[in-house]
Amino acid sequence: MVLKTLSDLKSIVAGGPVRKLVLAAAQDQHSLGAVLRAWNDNVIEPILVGDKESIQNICATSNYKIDGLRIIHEPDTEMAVQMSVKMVSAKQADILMKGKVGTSTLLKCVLNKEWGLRTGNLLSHFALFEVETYHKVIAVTDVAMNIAPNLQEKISIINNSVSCLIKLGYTNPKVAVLGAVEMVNENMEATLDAALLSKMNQRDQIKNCIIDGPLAFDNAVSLESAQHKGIRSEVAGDTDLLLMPDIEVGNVLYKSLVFFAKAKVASVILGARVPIVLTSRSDSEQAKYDSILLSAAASK
Ligand code: COD
Repeated sequence: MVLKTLSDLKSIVAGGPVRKLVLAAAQDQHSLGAVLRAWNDNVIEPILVGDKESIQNICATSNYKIDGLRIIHEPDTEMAVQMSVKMVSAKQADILMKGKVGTSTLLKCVLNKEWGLRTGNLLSHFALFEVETYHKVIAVTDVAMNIAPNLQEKISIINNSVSCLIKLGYTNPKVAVLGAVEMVNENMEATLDAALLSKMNQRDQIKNCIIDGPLAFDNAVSLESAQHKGIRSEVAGDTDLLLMPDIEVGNVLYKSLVFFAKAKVASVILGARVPIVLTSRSDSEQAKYDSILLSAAASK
C-alpha cells in the first residue's frame, strides 16, 4: 500500500483509538481550527493549555463549538509548553502539538533531560507532500530539526521515517538518498554518505526499506530522467522517501514545493515518546489538520 493523496490518511485512522492530543499555547486560530475539526471527526480528544480568554475569544469569533472541551488556563507561553510536555510525560496525552509558540522553545522543552520526551532515539522531522506532478505522496526528511546530520544520525532519521511509513501501511518503502549528482564524488560528503547507506541497506544493516543513492533530485523522482542517464535502480523514479543531506536543502525543498508547486503537506516529529505536531505558524489549517491525522497514525 502507498498513499496516493493526503486524504488517504483519514481512512488509515478511521475507526482507530481516539488519541488524547495536548495543544501547547493553544491561543492560535489555525491550530484551534484544525484540532476542533479532528475532534469533530472523532480522531482525537483535545486538551488545550494556554490563555483561556484568548482561546475563548478566537473560538467565539470563528463560531467554533467548544462545549465539553477541556481548557487549562496558563497565560505564560513557556509555562504552557512545560505543562503540556509534562502531561505527555505523565501519560495523560498521546500526541503533543505546538500552538502559538516558537519552534525552538517547544523543542527545548521536549529535549529537557528531567521531564522532556526523550527516549534515547534521535528525534527527527518527517513530512508528507501531495504534489500534482508526482504519482503518489512523497515523504521528505529531515527538513526542520536536525541541522547537519552525520552518517549515524542519517541512519536514525531513515529508521524513524521507515517505521512511520510502515505504520501507514507501506512495505519496504523506497528511499532515495539525495546528492547534487548521482556519482560518488569524494569532495561531496552527501554522496559518500549516500553510497554507505545504500551498501549498509544491501547488507541488512538498515532494514525494512530499499535504499539507493546518491541520486540527484531528478533521478529520484523521474524514471525518464534516470533512464536518460542510464541509471539502473529500483528506487529511481518511484521514491517513497527522500533523505535530505541537511536542513538547508530540506527546508528550501519544503518551501519550494508548498509555494511554487502548491503542494499539500502533513508533518510530524518522530523519535520522541509520542508524535509531535510541529507545523510552522505559516502552515494552513488544512496542513495542521493533515498533520494531526499523520500523528494519530504514527502513534499506533
Ligand atoms: N534528537 C535527540 N536529542 C537531541 C536532538 C535530536 N534531534 N537534538 C539535540 N538533542 C539533545 C542533545 O543530545 C543534547 O543533549 C541536548 O538535546 C541539547 O543539544 P544541543 O545543544 O545541540 O541543542 P539545542 O538545544 O541548542 O538545539 C536543539 C534544536 C532542536 C533546537 C536545534 O537542533 C535546532 O535549532 N534545530 C533546528 C530547528 C529549526 O530552527 N527549525 C527551523 C525550520 S522550521
